[in-house]
Amino acid sequence: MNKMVSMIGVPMDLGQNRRGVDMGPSAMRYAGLVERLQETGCSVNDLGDIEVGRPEALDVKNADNLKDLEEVVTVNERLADTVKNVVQAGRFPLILGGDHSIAIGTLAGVAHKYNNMGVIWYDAHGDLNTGATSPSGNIHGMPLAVSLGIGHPSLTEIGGYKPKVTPDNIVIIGARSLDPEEREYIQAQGVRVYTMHEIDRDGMAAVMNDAIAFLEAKTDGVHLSLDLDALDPQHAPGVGTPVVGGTTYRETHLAMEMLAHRQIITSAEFVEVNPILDVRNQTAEAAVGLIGSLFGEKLL
Ligand code: 6HN
Ligand code: MN
Ligand code: MN
Ligand code: MN
Repeated sequence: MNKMVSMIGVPMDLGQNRRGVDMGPSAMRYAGLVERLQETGCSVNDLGDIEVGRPEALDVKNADNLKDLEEVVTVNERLADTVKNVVQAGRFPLILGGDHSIAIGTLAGVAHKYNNMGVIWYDAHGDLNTGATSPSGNIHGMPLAVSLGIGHPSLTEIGGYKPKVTPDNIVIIGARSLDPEEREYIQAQGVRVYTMHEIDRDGMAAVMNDAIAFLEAKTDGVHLSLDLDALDPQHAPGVGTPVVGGTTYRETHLAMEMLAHRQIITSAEFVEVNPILDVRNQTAEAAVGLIGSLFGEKLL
């Protein structure tokens, strides 16, 4: 694992309805993220936050069932640029969200470096919607589709190229809330999905061994996109779209520890932390602990 970390906050809350997720980056910093990383031997460069327009000041539009499309595009272009510079400098980009729409910019910034970028999408949701299929019009339900080159051109063309990833190089872990067209896409493309069923049945260790072996064999870099709503709301209550029946705190730590051990992750983002909906910053603290495990923090 590359321990030269450049941290980027993205206080984005335009990709969904509930305010508060813009405070996610502060909450994770407040929970001691930088110190935690330094304790695991990382050299941390906190680049601060990407500028995001305030909803009150924006002329909010909902054309094509894509809420706040223009500003989501602008922020993601900025993020893609920043992430690209971090990658080019040989450092590890660690992105703090913000809602999950920021994965569009992260992947745009990272994927140009790799010929076969792998992605681990650790999430209760598939985030495979487009304006045409989305039940909500919220762009945070679309970033994986966009990164696969599907959706509105002003989103899929962010960074100036598409697609960022291919369906055979992604794995989704923790899914339990998929919309009908997301299921159709997954089945048609044969996307590898470990739903909660596989996690319950085989255990997280088996699931992670399988997912890592699959990606290791065919990719030259792997991005981890971790949506805190993959965890059960008991363990991560501070998220905008909670879904019961999720992974536990320990299961998710185990997943991070196995990723650390196998050294396959080349970039990561932790998204959807919403301090307004949280209980005493518990979700941000969970995120910080998980990031510690990802960077090799040991229990003994
Ligand atoms: N997230 N599938 C739902 C939608 O509105 O498209 C929920 C998406 C949630 C997205 O949690 O990042
Ligand atoms: Mn590429
Ligand atoms: Mn989610
Ligand atoms: Mn998500």
